[in-house]
Amino acid sequence: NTVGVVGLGYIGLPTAAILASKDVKVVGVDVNPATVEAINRGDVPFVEPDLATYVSGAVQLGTLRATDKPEPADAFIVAVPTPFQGDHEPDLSYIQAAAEAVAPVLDGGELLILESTSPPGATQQMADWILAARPDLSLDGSDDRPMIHVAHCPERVLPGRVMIELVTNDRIVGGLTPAAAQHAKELYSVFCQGEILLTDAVTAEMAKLVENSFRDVNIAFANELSLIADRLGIDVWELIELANHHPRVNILQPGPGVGGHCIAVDPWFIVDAAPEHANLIRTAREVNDGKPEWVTDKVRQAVADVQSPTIAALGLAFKADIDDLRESPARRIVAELADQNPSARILVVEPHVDALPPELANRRNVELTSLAEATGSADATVVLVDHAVFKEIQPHDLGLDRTCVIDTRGVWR
Ligand code: SAJ
Repeated sequence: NTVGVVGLGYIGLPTAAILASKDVKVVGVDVNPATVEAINRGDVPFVEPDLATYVSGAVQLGTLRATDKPEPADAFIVAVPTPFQGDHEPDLSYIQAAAEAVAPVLDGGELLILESTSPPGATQQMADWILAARPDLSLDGSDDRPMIHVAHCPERVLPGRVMIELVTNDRIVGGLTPAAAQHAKELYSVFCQGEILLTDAVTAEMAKLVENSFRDVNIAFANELSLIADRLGIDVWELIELANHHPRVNILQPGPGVGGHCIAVDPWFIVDAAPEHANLIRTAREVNDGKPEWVTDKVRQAVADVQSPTIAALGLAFKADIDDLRESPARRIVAELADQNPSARILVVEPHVDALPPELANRRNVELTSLAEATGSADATVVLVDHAVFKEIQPHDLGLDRTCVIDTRGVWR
C-alpha cells in the first residue's frame, strides 16, 4: 500500500515517518523545496525527539521519500496549516490547495484523511473541493461514479512527545460515511496502539477543538488567579498547590500567556462557529491573550527608576524544552518591552535556538546572549519559559537574588 502525506510539518512528517517505519510506502508532499530536499537527504527541518532517527532510517530503507506534487496512492493524509485570518476566522486556503493538488491523481477507491485541526464542516468542504475538480467521482457510490472515502482524524500529539504519542494516544476518526471511517481506522491501526474511536466528521472536528479549548479555559483560570493573587500579595503557585490537594480540584499553571499553534488558535474556531453561545471560550482566549501585556507592565514598573535599564529575558519558546517559537507569548513580551523602552537593552537567553526571530533581530536594543552574560548585568530578570536549564540554576549563584526577578512560570519559587 502507498500513502501520500500532504504537508510535511510538525504533524505530517512524524506521521509519514511512522507509517514508513511500518513498511508502508510513503510519499511525502510539501510545497517548500528546502523541506523536500532535507527529507530526501534524511534530515529533519525541526527539532522533535527521535524523529530524525525515524526519518533517516525510512529514507535509507526507501520507504519514505519527499516530492513537491502528489502522486497516485491508495490513501492520502492531509496535514496542512489551518490558521485564522481577520477577526479570528478560519483560513482554509491550505486545505483547498491540498484538495486541488490531490484531485487530479485520484482514480476512485482512495481514502482521503484530513488531519489538520479544522472548524466544523471543513472535511465536507475538502470533499466538495475535490469533487468540484473531479465531478467523475462520488462520496457514496449512489450512481455509477467511482467512490472516494473521506474522513477526519485530528492529530492530538504533544510537541516534544510526538513519536510516543502517535503510537500510544487514542484516535478519533470521523467519516463523511461509515465506510470512510472504517477504512481510516484500518490505516491508523498500522501504527496506533491506542483505541480508535469512530464517529462522524463534524463530531471529530469538534472533539479536537473542544480538547484544546478545555485546556485553554483551564489555563485562563490559572492566569486569572495569578493576577488576583498578585493584587492580594500572595504566591499563586503556593495557592494552586494547596487548592490542588482537594481530591476534585486540579488547577493548571499560570504563565506569561498561551502560545503554540493549537491552543491559542483552535478555540476561535468554536467561537466563529457559534459566536452567540461561546462566551466562556471567548473570554478564556481574551484572558490568556491579555497576560503578555500584564507581564510587560510588571517588567516596565520594575525598571521604571533606572535610566537605561538592562533587562534579561529568559526563554523565547512557547513552552519548556522545545525550540518552537510559534505564537510564543515570550516573543510578544520581548518585542513590546523593546518598543516601549527604546533606551533599554534587552538580553534574551534562549538555549534552544541560535538566532533571534526576524522581528526581534531587527530591533537594535535586543540581543541573544548567554545566561551568565544576561543575568550578570541585568537590572531586572523576567523568566518567560520554564526550560529545564533555567530550573537547575540557583538564583543566588547568578546574583539574581540581588536584582528584581519577575518569574512568570514559578521556576524559582
Ligand atoms: N501552558 C500554561 N499552563 C499550563 C499548561 C500550558 O501556561 O498549565 C501554556 C504553555 O506554556 C504553552 C501553551 O499553554 O504556551 C500550550 O502548551 P500545551 O503544552 O498545553 O499544549 P501544546 O500546544 O503543546 O499541545 C496541545 C495539546 N493539547 C492538549 O493537551 C489538550 C496536544 O495534545 C495537541 O495535539 C496540540 O495542542 C495540538 O496540536 O492541537
